[in-house]
Amino acid sequence: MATAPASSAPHAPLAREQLLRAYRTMKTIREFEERLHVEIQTGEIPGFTHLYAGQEAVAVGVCEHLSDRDYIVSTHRGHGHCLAKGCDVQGMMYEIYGRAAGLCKGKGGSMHIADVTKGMLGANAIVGGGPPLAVGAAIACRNRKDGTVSVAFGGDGSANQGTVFEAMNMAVVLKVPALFVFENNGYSEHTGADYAVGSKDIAGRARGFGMPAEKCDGSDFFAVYEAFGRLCAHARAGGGPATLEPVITRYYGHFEGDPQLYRAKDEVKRLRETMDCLKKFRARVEGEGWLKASDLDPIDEQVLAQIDVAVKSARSAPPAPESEVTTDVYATY
Ligand SMILES: Cc1ncc(C[n+]2csc(CCOP(=O)(O)OP(=O)(O)O)c2C)c(N)n1
Ligand SMILES: [Mg+2]
Repeated sequence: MATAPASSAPHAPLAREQLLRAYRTMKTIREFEERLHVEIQTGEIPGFTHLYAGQEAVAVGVCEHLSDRDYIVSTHRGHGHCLAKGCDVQGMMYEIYGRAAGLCKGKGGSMHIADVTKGMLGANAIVGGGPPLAVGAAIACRNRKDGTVSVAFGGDGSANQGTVFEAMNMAVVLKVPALFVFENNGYSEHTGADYAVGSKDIAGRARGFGMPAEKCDGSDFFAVYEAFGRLCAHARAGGGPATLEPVITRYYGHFEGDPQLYRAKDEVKRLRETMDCLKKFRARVEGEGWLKASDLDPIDEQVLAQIDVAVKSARSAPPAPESEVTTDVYATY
């Protein structure tokens, strides 16, 4: 058996193009959120905004396994899920600014972004509202017999909702390809998960429903990618639902404007230093010799420029017209 020369890097778990894409998407989510954090303070963005910064490796580690034909259902903290599933940066920015050119014609805003052409069935302001929708989509996947899957993103708080328990039980009973991703970022609004999750173990609780479940470090893209890969393969092969509990942190408050009095003074600073998914990704890919800094630095610049254009265009774009206030809102049968 031939042995590799000592200087050669071990095989990367993803192809070079995929590593570059994963980094670009995580970086896009981070800069999208960092810029919104600044722009929200101008008062130009209507409605409520919940930022996803810090959790990027979860959305991207999961969505790297999905195509446009697979479905996701998101939460109130949905920008990262949308971007990871392929929603257009400019279309999202228009939407968040309430502009007519937005992905939902400026009528949904930050918490109600959807793009069905990308399999992104919608963000959802109802905590625990996503899993029942995702199970419905999973029934369609199963009936089509085409190996597609449906993913419900949720938080540690959502994991305590009755709607979620019913959806998880139904997914097991009907053996549908539904994947539940509970991003345990330690808080539900201002309440700690260590207090509110009775069993302290969301993955363990999912196993109680009769499905495989894993817990992983949500700040490690590779840990999320590999764990979700195993669970997704199980669902695609007809094995039924599965659950992933990535343990992660959010960098900003529950919503923009949250004074975060429930967090220790240096908590976020410490977590930015020790749990940053972008830093961890760069350390791993550069350390293993899979990519070089010179591959990644230009991506940083391109992403910043793209976000800048998106914000400037959104600020000057026309709002959704009043004449259309009731169109696309009510279904007619
Ligand atoms: C049914 C319902 N109950 C309460 C709320 C108010 N609420 C909005 S977000 C949130 C916390 C959700 O926490 P978690 O699921 O952990 O998600 P995270 O905000 O941490 O991403 C709550 C209680 C709501 N929107 N819907
Ligand atoms: Mg939470």
